[in-house]
Amino acid sequence: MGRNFSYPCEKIAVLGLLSEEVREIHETARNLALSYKGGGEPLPSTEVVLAAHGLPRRVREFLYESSLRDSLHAVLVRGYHVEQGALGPTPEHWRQAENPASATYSCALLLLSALVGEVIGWESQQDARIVTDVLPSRGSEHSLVSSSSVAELGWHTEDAFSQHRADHVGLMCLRGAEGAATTLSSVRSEQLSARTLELLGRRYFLIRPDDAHTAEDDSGIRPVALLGEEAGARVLRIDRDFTRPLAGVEGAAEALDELVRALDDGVYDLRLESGDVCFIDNRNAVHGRRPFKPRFDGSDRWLKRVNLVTDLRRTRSGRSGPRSRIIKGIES
Ligand SMILES: O=C(O)CCC(=O)C(=O)O
Ligand SMILES: [Fe+2]
Repeated sequence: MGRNFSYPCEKIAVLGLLSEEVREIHETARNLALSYKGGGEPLPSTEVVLAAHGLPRRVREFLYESSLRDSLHAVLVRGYHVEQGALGPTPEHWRQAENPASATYSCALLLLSALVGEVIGWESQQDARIVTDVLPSRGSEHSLVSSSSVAELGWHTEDAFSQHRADHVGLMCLRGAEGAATTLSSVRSEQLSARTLELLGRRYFLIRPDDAHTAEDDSGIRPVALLGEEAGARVLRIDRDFTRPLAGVEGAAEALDELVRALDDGVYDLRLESGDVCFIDNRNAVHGRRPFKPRFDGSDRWLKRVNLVTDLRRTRSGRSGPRSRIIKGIES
């Protein structure tokens, strides 16, 4: 599988790991994996943070500096070594995916993530696990969630419906698949008309949780703005398949259409390969995935995923309540 460099280089910062850096990270991850429990508290977060302080300086410097650059869509660390034989077959369902063979990689992802932000989980998603799994599942081929395959996973802000959504989404590719590129897109204000920008900045839109969340009903969903400012930073918040305009607001449907068209036009591919770790900026960019053919023979694509917020220590202005590690309930 060839490298795909079709993405705009100025939007993705890339670091290629040196072999001794891989060895050091892997050694640290293996040590952490000895006490890895999985679930909502996989490891004491202090242990992970302290271990991350000991990672190779070049890696720490790269992740720290690039996660501060808010013009980026993503940062990418390439070249981690995934031992395919030891990993064993790709499970068919996320329930079987938190297995001992993959725990070292979960720990490697947690380590690198600690240099970008703080992990959070969702009570309503994959049993509130902190490290979740992205793999194709039988019966979900055409669904609108990450276990899909044959159908394109439409671009989205991760957990766009929620004010508690992640600032970065971390993806570690254990196994890639032909065709299954991750898609990215973003939009600049200059691409949109003044009227559209004004409407998108108002709470004229409803975003429903996607089916990855086990929501009982949509009663907590309040209207939100899709493009605007939050705590001084520009925010983009939309899910192609789950966003609709409020009924009766003149121009809201057209404004949403214009934004969707601009994001459709801007889509590009980032093909993750085994050993790639990518942190998508969930405030600047939307992401999704191209369709691919699942095999269900143990050789399928498999990613480990985390949601990260930049800070759990304080409440951001514009967001209510203290931030917590496990987000409970569905509310916008
Ligand atoms: O499979 C991918 O590349 C992306 C899936 C996705 O959107 C996610 O896991 O949040
Ligand atoms: Fe996603």
